[in-house]
Amino acid sequence: HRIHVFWHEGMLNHDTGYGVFDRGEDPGFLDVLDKHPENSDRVKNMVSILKRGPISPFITWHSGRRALLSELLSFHHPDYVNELVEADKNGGKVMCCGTFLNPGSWDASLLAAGTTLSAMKHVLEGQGNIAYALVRPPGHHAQPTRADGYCFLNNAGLSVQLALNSGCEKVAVVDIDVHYGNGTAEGFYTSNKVLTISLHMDHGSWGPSHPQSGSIDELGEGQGYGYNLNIPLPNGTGNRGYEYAMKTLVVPAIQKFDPDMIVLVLGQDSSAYDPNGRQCLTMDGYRKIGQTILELANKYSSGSLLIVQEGGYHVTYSAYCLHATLEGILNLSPPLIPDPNGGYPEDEAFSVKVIDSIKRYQDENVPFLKV
Ligand code: 6DK
Ligand code: ZN
Repeated sequence: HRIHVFWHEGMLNHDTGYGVFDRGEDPGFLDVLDKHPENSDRVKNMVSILKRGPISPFITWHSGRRALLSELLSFHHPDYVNELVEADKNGGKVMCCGTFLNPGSWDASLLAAGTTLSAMKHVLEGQGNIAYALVRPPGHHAQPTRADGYCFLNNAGLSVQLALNSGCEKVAVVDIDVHYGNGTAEGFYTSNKVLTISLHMDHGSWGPSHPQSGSIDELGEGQGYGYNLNIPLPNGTGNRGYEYAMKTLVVPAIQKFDPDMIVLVLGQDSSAYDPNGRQCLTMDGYRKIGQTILELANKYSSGSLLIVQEGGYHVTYSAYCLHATLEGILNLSPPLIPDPNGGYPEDEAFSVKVIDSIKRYQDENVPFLKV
């Protein structure tokens, strides 16, 4: 197996600036500010670890491209696309919480969307089974009509639409970014052709976390009822908790849905060291998730898998977790890079209880899981 990585360095030109965390402003108390968490350094390291790390022999590089405005309309409303074009012409705009469209941002957004579409096309045309869109700005909060949470265009959602328009009948999306993939969920909320599954931190235990939605009872609407599965996990869930959630909730749902394409929406902000999350995965946990996703792709989607990059803000550890995930997806063992931080303390007893109760809730309320 190989992984086809799609990338374009123009995406580095989205400059999110400095502040305290993601606030983008200087209250004047400090001499040294943070780079906005969604900065180009994180992605530079992802590129370099795939080029120079031990996984490099298994990777084929492809150049990304800009999306056409017409391609955006499969997911986004034309008024919203116009709003972005106008904002760019006017020199930029604060679109949402921590979401800054600056000079260069719109071009990078078009590159992220087009690069993801190219990666999906590669898989759809059978030129490769597994493609990874290494993109920024991220996309999974971007809704049909608005920007949200560092996202302008929903890269994964656009690629799902391309798959549907190219003859796929059922697409499954598994989102392991630490935040709820609310934009993708909204785009397919009334569809039974797209199963959206999101594992994210339960903001019940962390008020300001983003977005303030993603609970288990948001199951979809109309024909899409039951085809949006939310898995809010307690802070500190860790490797064994995520493994249990995959085994108990994700694997059976994919088995019942039987998709012909799987999209892994990948964020390394579920790691133990991320400034924006507290879920405590380490490289071992990401490696295991990668293995499980590979098994699912091999069993149900004849090996077809698109991976789309989302968050992940620890500038070095995110790259290591990416490497570990792709090692899992390539089924390489033993681990090629040791975890620079060793292990992390785990106690999955509470998250296992939560996951069991989500399982009971879904089995009771989701028709397609009963069949
Ligand atoms: N900040 C993501 O990792 C993005 O899911 C996470 C976005 C978190 C936003 C947190 C937030 C504010 C609030 C108010 C004012 C300024 C900033 F999309 C991904 F990148 F993947 O609400
Ligand atoms: Zn995130």
